[in-house]
Amino acid sequence: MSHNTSITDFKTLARTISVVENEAEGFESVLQHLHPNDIPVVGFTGPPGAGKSTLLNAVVSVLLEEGKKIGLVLVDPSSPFNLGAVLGDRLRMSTHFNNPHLFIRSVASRGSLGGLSDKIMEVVEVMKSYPFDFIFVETVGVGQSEVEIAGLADTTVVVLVPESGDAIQTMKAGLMEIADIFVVNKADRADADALINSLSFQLHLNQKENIPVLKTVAVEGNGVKELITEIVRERDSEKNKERKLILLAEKALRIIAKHRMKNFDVLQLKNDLQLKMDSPGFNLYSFIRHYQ
Ligand SMILES: Nc1nc2c(ncn2[C@@H]2O[C@H](COP(=O)(O)OP(=O)(O)O)[C@@H](O)[C@H]2O)c(=O)[nH]1
Ligand SMILES: [Mg+2]
Repeated sequence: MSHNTSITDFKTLARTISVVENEAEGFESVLQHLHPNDIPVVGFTGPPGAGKSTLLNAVVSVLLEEGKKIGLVLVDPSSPFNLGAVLGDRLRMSTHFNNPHLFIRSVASRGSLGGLSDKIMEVVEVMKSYPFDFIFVETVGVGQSEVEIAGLADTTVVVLVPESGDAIQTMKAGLMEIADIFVVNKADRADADALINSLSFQLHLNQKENIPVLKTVAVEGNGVKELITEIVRERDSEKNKERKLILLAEKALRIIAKHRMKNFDVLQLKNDLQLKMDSPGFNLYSFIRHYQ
């Protein structure tokens, strides 16, 4: 790849992503010579079954009709138990397959250190080199991944459903901290308004009244236009501009940490520990000093 490459076709995009994903020969140079555009990255997170894929499908449909170019990253669960969910996603998204303005890519969710894969960050970075209007990332909402997606996306949409419990649980999961937009999906079901009221009250208590709480019925496309309006508003907001530096710093730290740990021998660490842990006066802080 030549210097400062802009990517202008999906074939090159797919190939470049593969090079980076597989850490093929020269991938670091590829990453260093990308020409990323300032494209809004919008994360959709929330519990499994909340309707993230259905909602994204509806959002993407509307945007494609408007002639927008859309990149979509589906974060695959590594666990084989969730394979069905991934196949389901592919089927739901298949309405748009072969649309020349839509590019879909799946990425494995777990990195070697257990966190949200660094690959996702790199894949998104490569995708920014194609002139998309929006890049959407759907993450499986389990454990830490919701919180981690906030470090990757400019805007985080948290999708909840009435049956997923009350707003208190949402607070416990840390979702209140990361949501830029709340969506209560499956509003065709009972208790949707109760959840909205409860969420609004929690936001009020946390002085976060400015975070919108939207109501959608993804399967019918209800509320989708309003959601897009909020996503666009968020993209153009001052808050978003201010957050750019913080996001970039976080990403830089992750990359630096990854580089520093690159040749770290975990097995050697364990062996050393095993030799020393039982000696009298063993002290972990003292022990790790020669690793620093
Ligand atoms: N009743 C109802 N069902 C929905 C709605 N949105 C999605 N679903 C259904 O909920 C299930 C899970 O949706 P999916 O989009 O796969 O959820 P995800 O795991 O969050 O991506 C599917 O069977 C959808 O058809 C909705 O607004 N109302
Ligand atoms: Mg899904």
